[in-house]
Amino acid sequence: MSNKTALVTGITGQDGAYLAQLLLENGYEVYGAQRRNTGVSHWRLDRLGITKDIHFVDFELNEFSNIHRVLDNVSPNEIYNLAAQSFVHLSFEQPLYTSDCDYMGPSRILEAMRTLHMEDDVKFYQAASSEMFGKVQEVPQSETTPFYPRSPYGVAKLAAYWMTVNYRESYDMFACNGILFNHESPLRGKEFVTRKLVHNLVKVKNGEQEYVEMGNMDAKRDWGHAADYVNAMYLMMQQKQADDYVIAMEETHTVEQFARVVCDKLGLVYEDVVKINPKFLRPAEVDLLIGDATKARVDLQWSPRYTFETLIEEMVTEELQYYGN
Ligand code: GDR
Repeated sequence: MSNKTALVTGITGQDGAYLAQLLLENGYEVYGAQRRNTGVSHWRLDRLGITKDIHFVDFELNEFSNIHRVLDNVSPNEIYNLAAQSFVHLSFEQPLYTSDCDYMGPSRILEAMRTLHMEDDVKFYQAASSEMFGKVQEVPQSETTPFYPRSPYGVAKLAAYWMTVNYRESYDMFACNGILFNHESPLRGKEFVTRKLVHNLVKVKNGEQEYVEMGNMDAKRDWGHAADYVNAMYLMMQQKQADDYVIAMEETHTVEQFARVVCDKLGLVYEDVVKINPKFLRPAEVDLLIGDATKARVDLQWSPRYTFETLIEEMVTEELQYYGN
């Protein structure tokens, strides 16, 4: 068991919840950084039964002085930066806010670490994203694939990726990027396509609505389970040398395929219950993502426990179980 302290930003999100659970299991003292100004919900941490085990700290990615104070007070061994404006579609409407959170936010953390002389003994994890590959330049995408982001979100995440690399190279800091492909779970927010489908199709099943309105059903994604992916984050932080890793299942499916599996499990007919509404289309789309996670499998000994099928099975089962709550 460890006696380490971790600071996790974005503690109230899907990944924050699963990562906190994993760190607690490994004996960490976990400080959960959360934004107070929009009202805080701990439903994910409650569902995992770990809310009482976390020390919450008020944290704002847009405010350097606050970040500096929190880092100084908590004095963590490891910092996991999972906080972000993470909804790609919204980033077209709010590009500047997204840049401030997703690019300047991690930059502020890195700079606060440097100001506090944490370069030598504090490790930093940055949640990079497969959205940085955007209009893909190579299939499948690995750590050496050139980037071509297709949204303000992707651009901001790419800038943060390079800032993280730059601090590693300039100051010899342990700063790593996890280039995570899409990862889902019953704890996923309802704005993202997988949970939107599962949540609304269960409502259809229960007679609460007739159909669900969707955007581009042809987009292809490489979907894994968030619990497997936070394990990869943890493994990256236990290495001797900081590095960047692609985390992916190495298989791709269309949104339509995902929806059809959900329909099958619920006994619904896809054509009857999924309608297209152009309002859910994006100004620029990422058509195809499929990762090559060889480096993580070999160097980190990372291997996922879930499959595409068992991921959907769990999402549907829990949605039915918690329906109406
Ligand atoms: P993504 O996830 O943008 O890949 O980013 P999302 O689930 O939002 O979209 C996946 C694909 O589904 C298509 N789509 C729809 N998407 C949503 N949200 N709602 C719809 O109604 C709908 N219809 C079709 C989208 O166009 C897209 O092609 C996620 C986020 O978690 C990022 O923060 C993270 O970095 C990446 O995954 C890896």
